[in-house]
Amino acid sequence: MSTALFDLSGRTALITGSTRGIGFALAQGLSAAGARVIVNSRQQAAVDQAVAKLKEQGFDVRGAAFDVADQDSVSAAFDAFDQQGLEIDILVNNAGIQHRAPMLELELKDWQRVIDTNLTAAFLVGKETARRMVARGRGGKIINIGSLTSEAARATVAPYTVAKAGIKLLSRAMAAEWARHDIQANSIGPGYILTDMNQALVDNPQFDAWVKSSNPSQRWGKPEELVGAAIFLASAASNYVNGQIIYVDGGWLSVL
Ligand code: GCO
Repeated sequence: MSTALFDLSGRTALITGSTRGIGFALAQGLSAAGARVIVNSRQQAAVDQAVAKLKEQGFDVRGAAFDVADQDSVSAAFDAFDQQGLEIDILVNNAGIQHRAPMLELELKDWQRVIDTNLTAAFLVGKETARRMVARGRGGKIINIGSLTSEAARATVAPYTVAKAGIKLLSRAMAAEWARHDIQANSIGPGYILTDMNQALVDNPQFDAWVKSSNPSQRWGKPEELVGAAIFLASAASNYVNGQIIYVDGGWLSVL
């Protein structure tokens, strides 16, 4: 097997929400595979810190602080990429938030915020990215981060569930329209991963026991365990894979 198949040298990857958690692990992983990575979050200070950490590891990394859920902020960021000559070959729509509340207590503004950040943002950033990929005529890779909730619901996270279900089909909608331009759009569905976003769940003994007993691997996943699937979907190795979702969940969805 040739490792050239998975080599990302000479490619530029934008990873949204990548100053910590899964996004940061993917920034590290795609960098190690050779890509130049653009780190993003809403906060400039968080971006600067993540960029500094990755630079210390010897990676070619840039930062771009912008709000993925705000159309003006997204288009300003892409104008800046154009001016800097940054051409995105790989987009990872990873930015996401959580709001846990039973639906009977859920406010419209919180529903909307979660849908905007976890689903609409992937459309907005995906559109700006794909528009340029189509114009350049060199194809590209889009990876949308889903969830176990792309497949099944869990009580108290309705907007997150609906957004992540949408992500799975957004990848397919992108594939339907952009495959002819040699753009591959796929999803990764992480299982329960040890991240800041999930810390409250990790710290809840009942939830922790539920994760360990429901998952045949009997443990939480680590952010870096998503890197392999991301490199595959970002590289030439997946050039005829389109509209799929790869669950990296320790086998969770395969068992009763
Ligand atoms: C939750 C978690 C999610 C899960 C994810 C598993 O509250 O359900 O915060 O992020 O970790 O849905 O795929």
